[in-house]
Amino acid sequence: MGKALDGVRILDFTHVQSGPTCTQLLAWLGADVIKIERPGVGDITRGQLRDIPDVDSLYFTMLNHNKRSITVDSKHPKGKEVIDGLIKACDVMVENFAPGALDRMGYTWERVQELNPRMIMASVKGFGPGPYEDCKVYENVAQCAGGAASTTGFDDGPPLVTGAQIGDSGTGLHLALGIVAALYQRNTTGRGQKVLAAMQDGVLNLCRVKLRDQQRLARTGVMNEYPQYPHGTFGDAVPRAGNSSGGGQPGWILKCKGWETDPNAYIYFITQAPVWDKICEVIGKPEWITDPNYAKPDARLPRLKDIFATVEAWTMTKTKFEAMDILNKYDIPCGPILSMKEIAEEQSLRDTGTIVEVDHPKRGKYLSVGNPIKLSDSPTDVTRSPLLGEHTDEVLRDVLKFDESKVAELKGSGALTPPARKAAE
Ligand code: CAO
Repeated sequence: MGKALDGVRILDFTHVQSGPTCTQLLAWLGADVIKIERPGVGDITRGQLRDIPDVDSLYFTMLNHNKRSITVDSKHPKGKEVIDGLIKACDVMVENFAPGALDRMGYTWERVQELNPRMIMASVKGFGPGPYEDCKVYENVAQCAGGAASTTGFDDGPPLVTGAQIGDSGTGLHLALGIVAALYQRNTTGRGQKVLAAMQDGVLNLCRVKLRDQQRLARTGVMNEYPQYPHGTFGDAVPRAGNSSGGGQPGWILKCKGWETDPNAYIYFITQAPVWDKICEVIGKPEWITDPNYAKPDARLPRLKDIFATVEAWTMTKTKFEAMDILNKYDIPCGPILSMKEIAEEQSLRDTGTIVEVDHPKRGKYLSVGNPIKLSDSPTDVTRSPLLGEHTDEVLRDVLKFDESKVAELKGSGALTPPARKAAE
């Protein structure tokens, strides 16, 4: 079966997490992704957080499936010949270098357009234009500058970052959408364009509801669904909301049977208004159905703390899965707190390809997260990440159509090999 992005070729100049997330998604949708890496070194994540000596880390392998790898020194004159050729042969160039690094290599937007006016040049940067545009940025910096950290955690604790990589993977996802849109627009205009996804903007987009709350707070001075109401106080900025729901249906994380020893024996419980009567029956409080202090959502808001304590007395008698089974029978929205171990072992996620087992020639079998976006006519087959420079010869010959003597000339120039080997040559 064909793939949605069949025929799209990507020059992948990305590294670490944000950019590689984007190009991995595009590869899963069918694009031919050619990752350019520094000779001998490669993407820094190949060597970071290694669990097996001298073998590409899971950090790298899990972000670079379905790609080809070519090693080229982009600052070497002969390396530039290769990159120039790839710019001409590709539809999209994706990069997430520190601000200015691509220009220093000589690949300004003007130069790229000169080489290929149809080129879509897509970048992740930490910040958009403004006071911080020259800053290098990693995940947690973006979470802090994008509003996530100030709104995550508990009222009496410090700001918190979340384990979900909303700054890196979240921005990669935004960039992928921008690229696909630019490819679509190119069908009409015939021109490429620049696509920018700034990590601060991406995080803020995912924190949209908190900017909503900022304006509600400014107008009314209080937010009834926040845990600070009615006993605590509100300042002039959106406070940390603990485990409150971000929407109009109050929710909280409650202990389940076994919580004393299992850090994940918890369930997220939502007191959705349409099923309030059923909630009262399940937890053994049928009198709350008609009690004016509990019957209507507005009456419940100042009592949420006590309501959740009462629900918790019930959830603590059940495991999270027992509670889930019972509550689902009544259409009461809830969700177990699943550990990564439980997720890794969950058969239904394997069945859908959301968790996949991949075989790697050096590390053997490992688990990865597959494509979370399922297209019925473009199924994803996850294939292993490339070894460093595994496809250099193949790309020179098949994509750039270089003959044997040209390949030999490039190899002899040192543009494709690490400096140490250059010295030995
Ligand atoms: N050949 C020769 N040189 C190469 C090369 C190649 N194939 N690939 C990269 N380089 C060079 C770059 O040209 C750059 O050189 P100069 O700074 O001398 O011009 C150098 O490698 C390092 O690039 P960098 O500055 O991007 O890398 P860094 O490790 O110092 O910074 C990061 C990493 C992520 C902080 C920075 O790239 C960044 O801010 N990127 C944008 C935001 C982003 O994506 N952050 C998320 C990262 S994931 O957590």
